[in-house]
Amino acid sequence: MSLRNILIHPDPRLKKICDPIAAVDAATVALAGDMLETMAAAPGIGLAAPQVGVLQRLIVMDCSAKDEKPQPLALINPEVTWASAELNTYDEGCLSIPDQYEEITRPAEVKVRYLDLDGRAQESAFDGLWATCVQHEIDHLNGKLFIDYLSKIKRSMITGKMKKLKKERARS
Ligand code: K1U
Ligand code: ZN
Repeated sequence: MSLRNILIHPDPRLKKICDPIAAVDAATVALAGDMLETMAAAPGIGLAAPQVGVLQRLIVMDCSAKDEKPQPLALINPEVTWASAELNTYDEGCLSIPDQYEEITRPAEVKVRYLDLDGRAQESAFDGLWATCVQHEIDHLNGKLFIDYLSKIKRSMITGKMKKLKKERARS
């Protein structure tokens, strides 16, 4: 397994609609392993393939608490099949938009259909932070960032900060 580079906004690859994975093969399993390692090292609780420059529909997550057993999860071609009317607001962050946190409101519970790493169809229910995270990651597969839920002025301010950060990183 190896660490992958995480793209920073703005990057055209973060705005693309990703392609479904036609067959779950050894390359898919290797990519999921790299993404789980990259997510843990960041550290983060989720990561989507476009964030590492791969425009395929694969996400990984581990929202387990520090004192719990790790629960790494990889979801291929995830689709929300049901969303609760009840909403939840969470102070979201994004590894592609470092150190910026904003309150985002989303359905509190969702059911998601996906393929696991054995290529088997699964449907799982998510609530709490898991529900927020899975929706944030599926948004990445559709070229959507959490800042797209904010006002234009807030989004522009954050984008400006990220452009400055990228220039600083390129210089050092
Ligand atoms: O997709 C990503 O960019 C990862 C992102 C996921 C996420 C966080 C919060 C709400 C929704 C989705 C992150 O992991 S940002 C980092 C973060 O939240 C975190 C890092 C260390 C410990 C706990 C949380
Ligand atoms: Zn993100």
